[in-house]
Amino acid sequence: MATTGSNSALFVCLGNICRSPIAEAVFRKMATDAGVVDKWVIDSAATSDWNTGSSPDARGLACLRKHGIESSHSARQVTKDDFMSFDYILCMDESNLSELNRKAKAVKNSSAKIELLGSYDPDKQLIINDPYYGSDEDFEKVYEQCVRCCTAFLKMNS
Ligand code: WE7
Repeated sequence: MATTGSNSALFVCLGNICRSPIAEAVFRKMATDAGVVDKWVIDSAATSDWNTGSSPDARGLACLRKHGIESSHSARQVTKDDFMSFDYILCMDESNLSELNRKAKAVKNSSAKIELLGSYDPDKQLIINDPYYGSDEDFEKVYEQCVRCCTAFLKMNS
């Protein structure tokens, strides 16, 4: 819901250790700086259960720290409840999107809007690529995409 009550966003990628913890931390920092963080429920999760309990990737944490942002997230898999309780489930690539839509079909009262986070990018970079086998520059690119998309997404919801 825009402007009143509570808003909620769940950021999702494959393992919840690279991209979605960055998106979550960036969005929380923006909402905090904008003075609206109390109006939001913000979290991140994985389509896979592979990394459950893991800390974010060290390269992602270093990238965030470089930009003055911390994360103490612990990886978790998306649950059926998430599809009923979150307004938005924002994911990174087409594989995440098809997996989430497949999971949503198994939930009776799925009401979340499932979208690509990149659909909010003013620079029109629709896909936020997996940096797992990439370099520090790839993590930096993910960060910049998250900044652009989260700025636009927050603006749209305020
Ligand atoms: C990733 C990953 C990422 C790839 N985070 N993993 Cl070894 C594996 C197998 C199933 C699920 C997960 Cl999560 C993982 C570990 C964690 N960002 N990206 N794997 C990946 C990238 C390109 C081609 C194949 C894989 C598995």
